[in-house]
Amino acid sequence: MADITMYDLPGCPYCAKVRSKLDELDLEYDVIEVPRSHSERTEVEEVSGQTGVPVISDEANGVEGMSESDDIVEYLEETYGASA
Ligand SMILES: N[C@@H](CCC(=O)N[C@@H](CS)C(=O)NCC(=O)O)C(=O)O
Repeated sequence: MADITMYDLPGCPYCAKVRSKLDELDLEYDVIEVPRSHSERTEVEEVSGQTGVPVISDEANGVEGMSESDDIVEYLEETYGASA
C-alpha cells in the first residue's frame, strides 16, 4: 500500500490535474474511485469533511483529506518536487 491515497472520479478534470502531477513526480499512490452519487461518497466525506474530489491523504506526512486540486498540486510540488 502506498503512502499517498487519491480519491478520484473518472472524467473529472480536476482529478486529472492531480494525477498528472503525481505521475510527473513519479510518486506511488493508491486510487479510490468515488461513486458518482454524492450521497454515497461516505469514505471521502469521512476523511475530508466534504464530498468533492480530488482529495488526497499522505500518511508519510500526516496529511489526511486534503481537497482543492490547486492546493494538492502545490503541496505535492513543495513536498516532492525538485526544490523540496
Ligand atoms: N475547486 C475544486 C473543484 C473540484 C470539482 O468541482 N470536482 C467535481 C468533480 S470534477 C466534484 O466532485 N464536484 C462535487 C463537489 O464539489 O461537491 C478543485 O479544484 O478541486
